Amino acid sequence: MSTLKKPKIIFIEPKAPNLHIFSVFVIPRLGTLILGTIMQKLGWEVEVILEENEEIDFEKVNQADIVGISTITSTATRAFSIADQIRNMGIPVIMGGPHVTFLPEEALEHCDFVIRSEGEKALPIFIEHWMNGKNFDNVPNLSYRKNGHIIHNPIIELITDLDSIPYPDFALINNGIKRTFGYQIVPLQTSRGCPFDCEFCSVTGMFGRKIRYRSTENIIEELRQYDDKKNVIFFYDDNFTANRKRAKALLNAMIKEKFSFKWSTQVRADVAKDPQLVNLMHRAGCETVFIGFESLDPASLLEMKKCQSVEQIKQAIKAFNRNRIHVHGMFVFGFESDTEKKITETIKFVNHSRIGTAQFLILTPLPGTVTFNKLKAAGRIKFFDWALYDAHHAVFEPKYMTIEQLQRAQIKGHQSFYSVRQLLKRLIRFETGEFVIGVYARRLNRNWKKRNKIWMKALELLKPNFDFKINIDVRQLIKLPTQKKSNDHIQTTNNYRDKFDKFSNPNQLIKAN
Ligand code: B12
Ligand code: SF4
Repeated sequence: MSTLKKPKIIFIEPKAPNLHIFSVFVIPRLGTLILGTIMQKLGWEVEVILEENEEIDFEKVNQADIVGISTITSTATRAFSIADQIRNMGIPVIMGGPHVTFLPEEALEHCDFVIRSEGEKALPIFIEHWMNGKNFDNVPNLSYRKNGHIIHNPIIELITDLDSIPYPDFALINNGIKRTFGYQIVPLQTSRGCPFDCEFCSVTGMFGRKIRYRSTENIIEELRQYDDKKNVIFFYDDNFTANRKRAKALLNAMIKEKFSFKWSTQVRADVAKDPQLVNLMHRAGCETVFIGFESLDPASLLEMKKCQSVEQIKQAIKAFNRNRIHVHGMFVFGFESDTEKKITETIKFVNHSRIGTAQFLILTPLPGTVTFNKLKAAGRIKFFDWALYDAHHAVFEPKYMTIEQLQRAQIKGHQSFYSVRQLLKRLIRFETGEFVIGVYARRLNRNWKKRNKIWMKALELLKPNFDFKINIDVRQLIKLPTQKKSNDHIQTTNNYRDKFDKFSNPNQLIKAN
């Protein structure tokens, strides 16, 4: 590594493997940006490649001293292909994010290091050890190979002082964040963790059940950096109103600042218990809430440990409508008590409700969750290609349906909620925002079906108790620069290239064995 020029780290957030309900929102997760900002402050040259925004230029990547890849489960297959390519160029790769936190050994087949859990404390320590050729025994959260064995160093306590985390520098992404429906979205997280413990959710495994907050002052200071006329804020919290007192303090401070930001966030249905809070959200500029209603079947709500009643769902819809806050209702199909009949009733209810927009997705056994452990132990997970774990593909056998029936129920939900009839209803009510999103959603559904014809065919051919494994390979060919780079910190092998070549034929879509 040259001593004259700054060392360089490139972070990559790989793109989604397929179309998904939020495909139009090209926004980054905050991990690479926060870690990039920290590295910049430590004197490194940093770039963040949001692959959804720009193609990876491997010539450029070749100039990095180390590459950090961030992945969730659905992007893991692609992340591993990219990691293989980069390691083959002789550049060390470190991975992080929820997927590799729960399955670090799988990741170490493709990269050199994994940092599990939060990266803010661990990455700088790792970098210091790596630069100085020290051993990694004392690097927290690190998984790596030593003398042919995989070592998992202990995970240290989650960050308690969230104010100590620097504001993300969005200029690290080339061309910044793309505009969506004419708006420049700014992601901002005010808390981490969630006190609930829904069985299908990986948030608590990653960020803990003890919710941690940034101070109101620290959040307001960050908000002041943005332009409230041009930017809309997406609060990335999993449960923005988990602590009602602190939520009110923040909202009052936003009102006092006279910000005219429009913003959106995720809340739970139980927020409606506090009408004053909902009204305060409206007064502070809240435009849309994303609510995990999940199911209208009390048995399913109980089973998933959502701690939420159907009555609360109905109250929440009313309360937000009363305050002119758009509700995006998130529903999940595939719980143990779900039947085709129950799902049809749910779709009917949603169609007749005042939910502005909705998503009907499929229960997905994400590694690190109770759902994954239970379904895997029961041998009911039929597909292990992570690219299918985007909640749009049915990957396990439901109890009272076939996999195909579950998949078709999901498609039917979207088709019916975004039907021409429903769109006309929006037009008549002058709900233009909902109408525009509805038109987009219709087009997305059509395109999704076109892109997933082979998948649908495969499901159709499957008999209920099939016992063979199918691997749908969605990897795309990645251009490799010819130049190789040597790096004496790290050993690389060539067999990754061979592995990639084996998979890189885009025509080789389905392999059955
Ligand atoms: C904002 C958000 C979105 C946005 C933007 C998504 C994007 N660009 O991927 C939108 C709305 C578009 C979205 C869509 C989806 N999302 Co989303 N989303 C989130 C949310 C709420 C916040 C993400 C975030 O910024 N977190 C805060 C930052 C600080 O955390 P982080 O990025 O994970 O980074 C930390 C560590 O992971 C680690 N780290 C991360 N990367 C790296 C890299 C290196 C090198 C190192 C060392 C460390 C490291 O250090 C970081 C700092 O501590 C999370 C929930 C959550 N709390 O994280 C869900 C979450 C990431 N989403 C999830 C899912 C399932 C999806 C969808 C599949 C759902 C769907 N079908 O609609 C899609 C898929 C999108 C895609 N990329 O393919 C799941 C992923 C679970 C999993 N185990 O894989 C999460 C965790 C929610 C959940 N309930 O479980 N999502
Ligand atoms: S689904 Fe929502 S309420 Fe449940 S644990 Fe996850 S973040 Fe918390």
